Amino acid sequence: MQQRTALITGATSGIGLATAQLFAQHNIKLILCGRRQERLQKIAAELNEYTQIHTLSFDVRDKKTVFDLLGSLPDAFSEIDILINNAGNAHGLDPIQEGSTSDWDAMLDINVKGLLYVSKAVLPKMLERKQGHIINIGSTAGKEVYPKGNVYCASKHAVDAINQGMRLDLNGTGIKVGVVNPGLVATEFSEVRFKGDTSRAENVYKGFTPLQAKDIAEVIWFAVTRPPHVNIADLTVMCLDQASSTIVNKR
Ligand code: NDP
Ligand code: 8X3
Repeated sequence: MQQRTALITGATSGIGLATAQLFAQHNIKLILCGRRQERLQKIAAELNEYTQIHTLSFDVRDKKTVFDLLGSLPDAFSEIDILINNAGNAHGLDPIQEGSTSDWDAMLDINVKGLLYVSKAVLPKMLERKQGHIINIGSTAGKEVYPKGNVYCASKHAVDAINQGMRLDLNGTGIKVGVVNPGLVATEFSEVRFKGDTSRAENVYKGFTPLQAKDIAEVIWFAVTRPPHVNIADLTVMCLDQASSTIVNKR
């Protein structure tokens, strides 16, 4: 098979990083994105032994930069076969009446609008080439709402709707669209949600065996290695100890 190129947003940690590592080991050419330039450089240096890497440091909220950077990729990286729309986070865990408007803005601007900007920037070339694969990273929070999850859950329900909308509108174009919805995964996610409160973040994953970022990367790899006629449309992945957003078998 011809070498494929993947663009991964949020490749500086967690699920995006684990996916970059796995894709690199399979010789997928990589465009790695995130805001933290130093991390991108370090990751590129580590993965360069496996494949060609191009790094792009930008905030997915910055519409102009998204279109400028993705519209001027070097020739060797300009034909994107796989887009992993992964960048995102929860900000805060508060009842709606106490929520911070800047947290709400961050979640809707990053998780929803950022995903839209990146997709719109990548799609024209995929349409021209009549091929491509978009994997949106949703969440169990996009399937059910949990107490204090309000706006984060809304952002992930939006990802679910956008994923369905993309699949409907791109039907017949040769582009695959699917969503992977993880349950609890031990990454930097809770550290970001709790604004650097590491002990509160660690507590989220205590008393049970959560998913690891690599578990989700392996599911993504499965999705991108199906035969041309097979599209993994919607997959939810939880650890054995999790039954729903609120039912977790903690010991
Ligand atoms: P991490 O916090 O480990 O990773 C988040 C990634 O998103 C980082 O690489 C970060 O890079 C990037 N990112 C965040 N904000 C921006 C921004 N404004 N612009 C560009 N990049 C940004 O969390 P996860 O790996 O867990 O999260 C990845 C995805 O998985 C998210 O969409 C999350 O909602 C989803 N998810 C996570 C679950 C979990 O339990 N961990 C469960 C279900 C879904 P940088 O800071 O360098 O910009
Ligand atoms: C992340 C999973 O349950 O923390 O999307 O919202 S949860």
